Amino acid sequence: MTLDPLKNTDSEIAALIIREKKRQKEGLEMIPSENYVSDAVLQAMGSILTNKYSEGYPKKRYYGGNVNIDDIEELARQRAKKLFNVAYVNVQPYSGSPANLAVYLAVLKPGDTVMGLDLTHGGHLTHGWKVSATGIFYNSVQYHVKPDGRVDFDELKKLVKKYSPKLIWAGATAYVYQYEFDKFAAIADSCGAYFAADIAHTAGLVIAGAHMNPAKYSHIITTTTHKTLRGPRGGMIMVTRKGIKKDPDLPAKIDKAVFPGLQGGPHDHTTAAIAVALHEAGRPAFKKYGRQIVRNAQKLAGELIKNGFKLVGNGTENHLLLIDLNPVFGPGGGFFAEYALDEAGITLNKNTIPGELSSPYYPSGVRLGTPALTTRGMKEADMVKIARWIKNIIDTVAVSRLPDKKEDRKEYIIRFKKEISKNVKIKKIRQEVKQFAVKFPVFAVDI
Ligand code: DSN
Repeated sequence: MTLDPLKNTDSEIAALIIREKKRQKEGLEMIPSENYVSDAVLQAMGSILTNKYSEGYPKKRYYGGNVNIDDIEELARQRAKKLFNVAYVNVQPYSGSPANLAVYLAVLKPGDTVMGLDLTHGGHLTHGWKVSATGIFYNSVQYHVKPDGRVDFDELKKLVKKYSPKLIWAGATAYVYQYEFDKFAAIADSCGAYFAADIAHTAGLVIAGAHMNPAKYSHIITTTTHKTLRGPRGGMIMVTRKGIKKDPDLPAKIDKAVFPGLQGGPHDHTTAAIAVALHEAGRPAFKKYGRQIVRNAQKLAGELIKNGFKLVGNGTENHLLLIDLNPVFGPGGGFFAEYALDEAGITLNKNTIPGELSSPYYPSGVRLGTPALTTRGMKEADMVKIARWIKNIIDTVAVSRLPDKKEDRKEYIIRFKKEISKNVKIKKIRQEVKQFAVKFPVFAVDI
C-alpha cells in the first residue's frame, strides 16, 4: 500500500497522515482503548467496499448489487457467533455508542429505568450518564464502585430493589478488575431486568480466555471492535442463548433498532475489516496475545507501585491501570501527567478515579494500558523501563498544582506548557523513548 495517489491528490492530508504515522511509530501508545490494526484489516477498511449502499440485512436489502456484501456480512456474523459463543450477532453498529443506543431502543420505552456504572467511577457515557442521550431520554439510576475501585454490589442490590430497572449494564471504561458477570446476572434476574454486558474494553481478552465470557450470564453483549479486539472502528451487538430464552424476538428487535431505528446503510468496508479482525482473533496467536496483554499490565502495575505510585485496586486483573495522582499533585493533577508524558512520547489519558475530588475535565488520575504495546511485541522486561520513564517524567512536573479558582487555570496551564516545551530532562527521555519504540514493528504503520 502506497500513499502516492493521496500525495498526488491532496498533499496536505498526505503530509498529516505521514506525521501521524511517525507519531504512532516513535511513541508508546498506552491509551487502553487503542490498538494497532494489521495490514490486512487496514486493507479491507480502505477497500472499494466503501462505494456500496446496503440498507437492510443479508438477503433482505433495500438496494441491488449486494451479492458480495451479503457474503461479507454473513461471514462477519458467523465468525463473531463462533468466537463469542452466542446465538445471534448484528455487525452493523457504526461504533460502541450507537450499538448501546440500539439496545435501549430494542428493549426499553423512553422514560424506562436503566442502571449503569457512574461515569466518574469508570462507567461508560452510554450507560446512562446525564449528558448522554441514554441519560436524557431514559430514567437513569447510576451505581458506584467502593474505594478500592470494585463495583459495590450491595449498593447495586439496594438500588435494583428500589427502582426495578428494565435494563442493567455491566462494563466500564476505567475498571481494573474482571467484570463479575455472574453477580450482575443474579441481580438482574432477581428483578426480571435485561442484563447487557458491554465488553468494549475486554472483547479481545474474552476471546483469548483471559477474561470471563459473559455469554452464559447476560442477555445481550455489546462491544466496539477497535480496542483489544484489534479491528477497525466499529461495533457489534450480540444476543446470547439466555437472551433468546428470555425473549425469542430479541434478535429481530435488535436488528430493527439498528436499522431502520437508528442508522442507515451499514459501512460495508468496516464490516469486511471486522470480519478480518475476527478471523485473526480466531488464530492461536491471538490467545497468546490476549494473555500477554494481562501479564504486561500486571508487571507494569507492580513496577509503578515499586516506583512509589498509588494504583486504584493496588494493581490490575485486566489490560488497564489507574494511577491515583492525588499524592503527587493533589486533586486535578491528571492533566499535568498526561501532558508531560505526551511530550516524552508516552501517550495515555487523564481520568477520574473513584471518589474523585476534582472533575472529569481536570481529574485526579491517569488511565493507561498495555494492548497496543503488546501488539508491538513488548514483554514484561520492557514494562520495567516504561515504568521508570513514567516515574521520571511525573517527578519532573510534581510541583504543579491545579489552581482552585477556575479563572486562574488558563494562565497557569499556558505557563506550564511553555516550561514543559523547554524542559531538558523531558527532551532527553523523549529521545530514549523514540530509540526504544522504533525497535518494535508496528503493523500497518510501518508501510
Ligand atoms: N471512549 C472509550 C474509551 O476510551 O474507553 C469508551 O468506550
